[in-house]
Amino acid sequence: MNLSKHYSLSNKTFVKALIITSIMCFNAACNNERKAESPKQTSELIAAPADLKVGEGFKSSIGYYESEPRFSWQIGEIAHSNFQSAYQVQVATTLNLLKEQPDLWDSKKVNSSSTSWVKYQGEPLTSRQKVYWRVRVWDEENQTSNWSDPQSIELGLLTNKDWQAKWIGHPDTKQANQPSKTTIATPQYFRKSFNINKDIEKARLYITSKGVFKPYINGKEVSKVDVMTPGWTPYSKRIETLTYDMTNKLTKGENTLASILAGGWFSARIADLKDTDHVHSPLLLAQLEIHFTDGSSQVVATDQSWKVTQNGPIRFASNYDGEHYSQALEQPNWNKNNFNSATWQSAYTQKIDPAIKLSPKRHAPIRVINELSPIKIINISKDSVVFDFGQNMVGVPEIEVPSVANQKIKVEFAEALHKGEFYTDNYRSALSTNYFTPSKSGLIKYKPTFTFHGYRYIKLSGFDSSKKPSKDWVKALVQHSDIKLYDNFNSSHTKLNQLFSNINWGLKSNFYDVPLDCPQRDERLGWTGDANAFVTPSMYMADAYGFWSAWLESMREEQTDNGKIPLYIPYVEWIKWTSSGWGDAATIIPWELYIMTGDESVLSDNYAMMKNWLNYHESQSNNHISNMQTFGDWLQPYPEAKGKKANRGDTDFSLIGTAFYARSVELTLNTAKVLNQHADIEQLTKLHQQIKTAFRDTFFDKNLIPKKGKPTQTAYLLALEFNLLEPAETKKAQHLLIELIEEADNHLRTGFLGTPLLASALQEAGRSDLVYQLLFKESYPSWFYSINNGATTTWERWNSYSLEDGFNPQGMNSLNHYAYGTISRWFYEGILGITPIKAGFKEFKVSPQFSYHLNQVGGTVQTTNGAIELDWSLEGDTASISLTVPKNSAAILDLDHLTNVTILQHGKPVTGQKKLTPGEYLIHGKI
Ligand code: RAM
Repeated sequence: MNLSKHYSLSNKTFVKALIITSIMCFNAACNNERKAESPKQTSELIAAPADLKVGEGFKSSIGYYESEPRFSWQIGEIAHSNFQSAYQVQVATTLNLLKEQPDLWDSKKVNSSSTSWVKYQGEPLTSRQKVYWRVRVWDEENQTSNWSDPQSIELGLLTNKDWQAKWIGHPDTKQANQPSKTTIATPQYFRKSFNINKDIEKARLYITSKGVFKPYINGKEVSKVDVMTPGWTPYSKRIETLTYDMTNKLTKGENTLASILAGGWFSARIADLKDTDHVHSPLLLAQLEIHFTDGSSQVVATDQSWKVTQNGPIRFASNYDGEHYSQALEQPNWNKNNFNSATWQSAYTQKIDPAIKLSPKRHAPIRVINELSPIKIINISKDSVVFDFGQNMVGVPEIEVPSVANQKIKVEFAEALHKGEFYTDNYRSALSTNYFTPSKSGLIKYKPTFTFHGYRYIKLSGFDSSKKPSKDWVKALVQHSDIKLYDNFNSSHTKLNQLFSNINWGLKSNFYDVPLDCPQRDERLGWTGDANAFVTPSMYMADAYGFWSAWLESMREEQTDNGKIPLYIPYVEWIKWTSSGWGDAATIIPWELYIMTGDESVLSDNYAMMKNWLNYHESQSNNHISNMQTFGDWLQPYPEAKGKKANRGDTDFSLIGTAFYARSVELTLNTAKVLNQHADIEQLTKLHQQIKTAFRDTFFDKNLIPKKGKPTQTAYLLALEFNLLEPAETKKAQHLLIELIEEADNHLRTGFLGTPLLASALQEAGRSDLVYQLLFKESYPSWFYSINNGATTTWERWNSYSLEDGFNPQGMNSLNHYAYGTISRWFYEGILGITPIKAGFKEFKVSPQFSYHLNQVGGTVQTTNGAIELDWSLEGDTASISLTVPKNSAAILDLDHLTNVTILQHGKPVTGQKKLTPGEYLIHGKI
């Protein structure tokens, strides 16, 4: 692989590393492709590959979405094999065929060190198809491994033609009946009984909705953990479908399939829009396919024979406003056999629209992930009590409360107390309140089904006030997209660990099927600018590739013909313009995901979108200078402007727009190089140079002082980090940036656009000490300032809240915005010092940045080849590093900031080597 081809423009680190690599290339890693060509035969088998995955990281999945899956694995744990020189993947329709004669695909032996994203090249797989696959590898000595254990994938319904079901809804909600917004917001209950007379071999439920659904089989939840399915996609273009294994949930004889349906993101209110704008009728689509042992099958599909009522206990459901429940309307056994549905109506049906693609959900749904109990009860009055969970989060509560018949129980939510008072103003128009009306006195148990809340505190009122409130009345069910969080950073510093925890909670809270700006107020949208700031940190912290790449599909669908990328994805008509630094998600997100994973398909899938976004940039510029609208360096502290304008910071808008134009061209050019798009490479190289020159001449004078707007930290950060200055000017710009930071008493003055660039720019300038100063600042604006004021998540503003004064009177004070969590990237790339040299970390640089603030740090970076583990500690001036280089990877040490470096591998000294092969190392040096 030609490194310079990939990274010529992207990042100075890569260029530096390139030089080191070319000097130090002397071991198996460099030679393994060549070795595979001259095989050495041995009969010994090495350990089988492990951790087999398909697509963005799925294991044995059912309802899979790709007809040409990508396969990944890790080479087995065996001491003497470090590198893969070749692989063989086989795919077959049965386990027997897989072993004897793979009928779908046999890659044969491929000389390659790739252990991931190997694309299936047999006949494209079809809906419902189940296939088995396995892999074996050859190591650097050309020794063959055992075959891996087989894995299976089963596809979902890939095309609309696979559906014989019809959309169904309650007749009163039919669009033609001009339903009121109350009718639309009232959940619908569906049921259908059917008989099974034969022995079942396998059964699958394919299901989705325009809205959100909760299905039941024979009175039991189809899933105990999935919530708010199918999630949020551009509904007029694509709706995701879920697949459930029902084989052991059905019985011979009568069965009943049922579901509740509510509006979710499809209808009713989105953001602060009036719900009248979204009076769309929610609809359900389900198809249960039962295969019998005799080879026959039966399909139970939604149609007009289904019964429906809106007289169920959930009277109202809204993502933003909460849920209302009336116990008196419970209809016991409504979702079981032998229920009298005489008062229910027949569902109305609607044909499947061929223009709206139904496709299997391509990332994990939102699930209930864990439960929290209150840490404290605050009694505020005889019939009102506040529970403090000690953690800001997202989900719903489950309450078990003594109640009095017909006395409404009210459940309210808050992120913080305002000067001690329960405060909901920062939710703005989102009511975020649940009501439960008991029909009889006694203990009631309730959890909302079709809403979600962002909160730390719950206020409960209307309970039986003769009873003393107790902590076990309420528990918090934490929900988020079910991605694995790695919990992979710790240090000797309590506040730094708290910050890591806050960023984790910011991630969990806002990974709610789509990447949200915030999860609590009347917004909760997939804001692109926020995503730009957080995509890479989140990839270090969690198995988030599937989540992001699914969102990119929605982004492609929402791009307009002239290349515009809306401010938030999915788009609902609200703010029509777009902003530089936000729409650039079209280039930033695919490129960052590629660097983190090494998967070229995220580039090829999005290349057309990237180029089209450049067209939009061009349409908004004059002689390469951008006049695109922008939110600016959003929420920069101490802005000069007053009022609403203050939110956009002091950095010149055109400077910002032009910098992002250049950046988007640069990333598209990098992509063109990876994808070998020769014609584009030439044109984009030229364009990039033109924008760069225009940027330099228009915005900075010969002394590098901005000609327009104030000299801001962000102006220099953009110029430096987006490579917009001549190499000879870098030092000067770094110096001016550092001067501005020093003038601010070593505080940052950056908003959403500048903050993500700060740490890397300063480290590049050799000033990691200054990054540490910013990171360990206790006063405003800083990360620890929020912690000193009780933060358990990351905030929208640097000063959204203070313990003394409560919420910032400027408004717009979400306490759960992930954007400033962007700093966690530096935990891995700076503090641990691990950065990718080759995309996917197949080769990575190790250069921990030490500081007397910390005497111990540990963490991991998960790569497709396994975990890079690094710990360091400081004792006096001695630094000790323990490092694990995963198999099939290589580490390039950059420890020029240490003297007297010694390296031990398994107790034996390693000399003259900066490139480390897989294994465990102990490194010592003086700082
Ligand atoms: C706010 C959102 C988001 C930000 C935009 C500009 O309302 O919360 O975080 O990107 O505006």
